Amino acid sequence: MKRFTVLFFSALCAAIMNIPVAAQTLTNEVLLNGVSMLDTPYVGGVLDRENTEELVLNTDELDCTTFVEYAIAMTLAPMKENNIKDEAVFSDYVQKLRYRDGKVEGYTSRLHYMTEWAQNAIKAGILEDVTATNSQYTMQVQTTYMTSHPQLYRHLANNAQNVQKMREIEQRLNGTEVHYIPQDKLTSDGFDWIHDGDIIMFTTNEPGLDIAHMGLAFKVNGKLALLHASSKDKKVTITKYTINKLLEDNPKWTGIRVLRIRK
Ligand code: 2YP
Repeated sequence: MKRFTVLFFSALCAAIMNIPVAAQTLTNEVLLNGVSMLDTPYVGGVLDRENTEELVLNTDELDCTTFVEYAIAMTLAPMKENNIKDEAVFSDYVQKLRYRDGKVEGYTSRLHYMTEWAQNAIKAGILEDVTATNSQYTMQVQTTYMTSHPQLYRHLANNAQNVQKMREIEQRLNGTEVHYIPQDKLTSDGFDWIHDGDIIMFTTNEPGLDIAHMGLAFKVNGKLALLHASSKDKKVTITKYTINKLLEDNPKWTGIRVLRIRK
């Protein structure tokens, strides 16, 4: 993990040199850790490469979810005496975020639907749902996407046992009521109660899917933008436009949920 540490701090310095001046007054640690991963390549399917499920710690190839997981875990991992992040604590937090009750017990123990990923993080005391306390709008999530598209998932295609397990998980989650901010209620400024480094999850009307994308809130000159691992830009980047513009540009996206780290 030494390589990780060296990379971590060299990336952090590089990022601070390159980011807009506004960001250099960053006070939010989650955002700062997210910025340390700027320009890291976007790579899908990194967690599905092995034949058996294991905890993967790869900060060199990120997707939207793993980017957020690593930014949170970096924030919660304390510095050791030699000014190096405690890698063991970092690893523990990634596992607690990515797996149901923090236990790696096969493919379906990974929290594939962000509705359950959020529930698990809240139950573990890692995150809080600030949408629930600030927005009265609710929606019922749909979670049938993975078993209706098994061919898109390496460990579901031709694996009837995993499909059946995923179906049981989907039936438990389907219909869960969550608070969100509908797209038409979100302006380019966002809201005062949305802070730098908050986790933004984009709700969707894609049949059977609860969340379509996620990233970190980044307020630039009072406008609410997103720091995220972008499949379009193929890297970690800060949007040059606001989150409400991102919603306009993605017609299937219906709004956002906002979660916050509990330190
Ligand atoms: C998740 O997709 C996967 C997990 O299996 C995977 O596809 C689903 C329902 N879950 O462990 C995890 C990490 O790789 O990714 C994410 C995906 O967003 C991609 C990665 C992106 O925008 O970069 C999460 O679910 C976050 O938003 C959705 C999105 N999945 C789909 O749009 C099908």
